[in-house]
Amino acid sequence: MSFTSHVVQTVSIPYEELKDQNADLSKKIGEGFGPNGLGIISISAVPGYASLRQNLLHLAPRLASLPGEVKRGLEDPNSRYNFGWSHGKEKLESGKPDLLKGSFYANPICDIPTDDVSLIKRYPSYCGQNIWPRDALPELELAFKALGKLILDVGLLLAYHCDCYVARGLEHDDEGLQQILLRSRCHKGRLLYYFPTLRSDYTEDGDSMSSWCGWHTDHGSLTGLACAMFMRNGVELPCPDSAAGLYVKTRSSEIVKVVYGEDEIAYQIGETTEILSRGRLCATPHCVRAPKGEAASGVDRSTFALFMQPDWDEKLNFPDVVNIHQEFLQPNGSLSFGEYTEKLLDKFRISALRPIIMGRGVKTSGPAELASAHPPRPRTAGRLVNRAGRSWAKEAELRAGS
Ligand SMILES: O=C(O)CCC(=O)C(=O)O
Repeated sequence: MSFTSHVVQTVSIPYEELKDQNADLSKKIGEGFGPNGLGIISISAVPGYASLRQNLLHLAPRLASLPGEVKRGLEDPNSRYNFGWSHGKEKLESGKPDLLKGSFYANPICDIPTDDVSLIKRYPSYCGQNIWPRDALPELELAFKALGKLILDVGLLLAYHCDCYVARGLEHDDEGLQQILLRSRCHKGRLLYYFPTLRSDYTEDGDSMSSWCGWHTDHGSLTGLACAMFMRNGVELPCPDSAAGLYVKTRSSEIVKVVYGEDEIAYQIGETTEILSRGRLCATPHCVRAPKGEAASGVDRSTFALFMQPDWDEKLNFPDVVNIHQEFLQPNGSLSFGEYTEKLLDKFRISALRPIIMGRGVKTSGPAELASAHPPRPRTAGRLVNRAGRSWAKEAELRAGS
């Protein structure tokens, strides 16, 4: 099966405009994140960004090629692999352990978010401590923190303009996204390394749209994404297959390949923001497709995501009516983000092998799991439907067949 799909450029905002608090960016925010938007906005010309991206992404293959025992020393099963090195701990859509990529997770803002033992026990994925390879790859810590901090700072500026957009025409005086993110101790960076594709890999999931990273929405607030870097033996090269890369599912259910400049930072909306903005900003379903063909042999992919999310203690003022995870939310009630996350984990915990990584929403492994992994949706004409009005059966088909 082969796919033809549109290539769509992100809505792009120059950094100089973004940092101007008097600029009216609501048109661009609506085009990017609103109910009819693509779900992704990129920021161009961020000072210092290009070199920080280069520094960190070049370390991904070096980290992945450290000896096995060194990487095992960087693992943290207690946090369900949400700190340090993680490889083969999640499942692919096929149900098999995901050995295609390795990840390194850390909070780029603080190494020890809390020393309160009861909190660490309660929320190990957020309250645990960073694990840095200080002997084996000492450069990683600085490079990771520098890029993570910059993506957070730019994301906070974007969050300010999102707040202006959401506040227009609304009467509620809820605190905005920017303030919630500003005081959070829960931000999580993820350095991703997609291992080189080998000729023998082509067959298995090779035709799938989501052959490298399955369809999902992020469960936090706002995700910053570096443009991925492709390398062979440590030497950077252009993407070897024009069909490979990041795909998103648009509000009208079209699957499009998304492109943005190498030196731009892309941002996507997570589920918590969709809920708190009462659907004015919409979460973005996305996946990653692996390159195929002769030219892709031996080529790896490195990238970085920063999951910006509320503090575990943050009381979330949920609206009376929500379409995502509505069974957790009592009308007029409030829940902390930590409690909300725990409820999600309890609901979606499938097996010890398949931790749900903090910062990302539920990943599905195929139609059967889709049914159990997704929360009940509003019923329309006797069918379970998702936000875009697509039935979950159709969704399962799309995901399984794509
Ligand atoms: O690899 C990418 O470009 C996206 C990664 C992603 O979606 C995730 O880590 O949740």
